[in-house]
Amino acid sequence: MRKNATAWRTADVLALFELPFADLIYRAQQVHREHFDANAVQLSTLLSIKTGGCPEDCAYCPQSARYDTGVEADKLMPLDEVLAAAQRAKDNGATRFCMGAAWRSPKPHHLEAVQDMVRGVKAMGLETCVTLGMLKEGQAEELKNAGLDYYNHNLDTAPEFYGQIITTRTYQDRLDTLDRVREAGLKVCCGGIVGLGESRRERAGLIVQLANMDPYPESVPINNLVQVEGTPLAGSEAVDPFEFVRSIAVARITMPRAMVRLSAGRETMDDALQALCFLAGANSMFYGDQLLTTGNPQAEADRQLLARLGMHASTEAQLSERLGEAGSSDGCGAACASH
Ligand code: SAM
Ligand code: DTB
Ligand code: SF4
Repeated sequence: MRKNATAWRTADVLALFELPFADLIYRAQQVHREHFDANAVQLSTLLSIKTGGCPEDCAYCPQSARYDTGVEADKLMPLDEVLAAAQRAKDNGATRFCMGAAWRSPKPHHLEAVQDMVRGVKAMGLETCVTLGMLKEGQAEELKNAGLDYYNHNLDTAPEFYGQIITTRTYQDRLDTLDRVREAGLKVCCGGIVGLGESRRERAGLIVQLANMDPYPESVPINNLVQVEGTPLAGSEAVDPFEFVRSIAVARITMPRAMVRLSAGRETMDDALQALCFLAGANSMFYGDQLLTTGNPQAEADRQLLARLGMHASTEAQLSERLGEAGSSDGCGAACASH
């Protein structure tokens, strides 16, 4: 992963958001094609290994114990069920298996159980990702030792808007976990949510935080808020779909070599909108009928969509190898001549 040469300023990123739509997509396509096969997409399947009953108050989340959303609190899933789900994901064509737990942070005995899951999934030849909440000193290393590839921990939104969405952990707590993940040698999966009621400047503010990480995340999930009845954000105004596409394009331009994942919210998007997201530089998506507690398009519908667009599934490693870029450094930041 490259080092960032220069920092992105909010004004730079806001200026990208404000480009005419066609100009923005054109720039995103240029950047995308410099670094990736624009017709390839990486497929990750999610599994909720520990559902509901979470003590945190994230205003968007159906798994918070504070909101009456109908999601029941469950215990950690047994290893054999996790491995059976991973095998199904692999058989369906996923290349990465992401396991999510509704914890504020994992307890030591939980972490041991998750390490067994990581070992088992890895042994199937799948890439592994987990999202378990905040990590304490040493926990990222334990996961790395079990063979984990990616740790997902989202910043969710801009620092100045964050306090309106979550009060039970700080932005700095999230940055500290991300530092631990990076220092342990794990790949970082970090993104956010569009549609929380943030302004365009705040959307730009999230991208600035992500793009200025040094290095920036290998994987950047861009979620469209899934409004779940019972959460404080249910019934809020949805963002303009073109604004969501713009957010993907801006992520692509500011983080040229990252995998930009078209994440939650696809169930409410039609095929044309998803095609625009790919044109804007998305090259990964969640694949499989379920996200964590909410739905995702049927795998068969996704296979048909990719076929109609002439796109094919690929691993991240294949995408990089194809362009002979593995491990290289482009050093290109906000102030480079091509910006
Ligand atoms: N509990 C852990 C944590 O918060 O880090 C891991 C699981 S949590 C569900 C992972 C991410 O899912 C959140 O950071 C958020 O970005 C995303 N997410 C949760 N609920 C969502 C929703 N309703 N719509 C879109 N994204 C959502
Ligand atoms: C991410 O950024 N989005 C995923 C994954 N990382 C863990 C989660 C989406 C959750 C959507 C709501 C639900 O299904 O509970
Ligand atoms: Fe808990 Fe994660 Fe949901 Fe926040 S996003 S309530 S930490 S499961």
